[in-house]
Amino acid sequence: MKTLGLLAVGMAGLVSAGCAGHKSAAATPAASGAPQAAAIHAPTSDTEQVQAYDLHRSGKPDVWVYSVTTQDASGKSVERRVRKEADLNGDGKVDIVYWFDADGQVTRETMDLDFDGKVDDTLFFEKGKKIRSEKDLDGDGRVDTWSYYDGSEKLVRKERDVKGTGKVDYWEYWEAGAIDRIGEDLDGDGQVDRWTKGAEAATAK
Ligand SMILES: [Ca+2]
Ligand SMILES: [Ca+2]
Ligand SMILES: [Ca+2]
Ligand SMILES: [Ca+2]
Repeated sequence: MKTLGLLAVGMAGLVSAGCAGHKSAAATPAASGAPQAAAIHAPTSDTEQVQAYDLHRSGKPDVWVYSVTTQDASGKSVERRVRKEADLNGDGKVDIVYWFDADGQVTRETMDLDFDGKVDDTLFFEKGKKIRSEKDLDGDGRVDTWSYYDGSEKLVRKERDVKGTGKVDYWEYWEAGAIDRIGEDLDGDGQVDRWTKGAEAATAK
């Protein structure tokens, strides 16, 4: 039994290596173990202060700015903004959250697009540029679509868990703003079984 277990682990390693081998699939946060959807609103932590704003002048707040008190280089006490929440549809509940690093740049944006209180779209940024997004398109609480961008916000690859197994089974490779090729895993082993050229995929539609 022990041998079988080891074998299974070995196989899983091979499979992921196989996917990664095809054009540097940069540290993919594997579809397996995808966390259940997080609540869009996180309560104020002990170290945070929150300031509410009524930007739409509706009489209720629609933007909340969270900050912490830290020290600047000279040891002076300064307020640092850590996240900002906004209510976009006026129901008093948070729909989008911006997270900031120490330099004040956005590192992450979380969104609740279907207004159920749970995150279904997350954007990740590096040096102010979008590098990755994770979406739960079918609303089951699990991420099913991953998009990867080059350093200048150009889409280079999209991966999807179409069959809802928790594993990627569809890969779209983008070049110069168009789909270059599509890979599909038909038998569920995590390996591409069919490639379609982007041009063929476009004419088939
Ligand atoms: Ca709202
Ligand atoms: Ca949601
Ligand atoms: Ca999903
Ligand atoms: Ca396959």
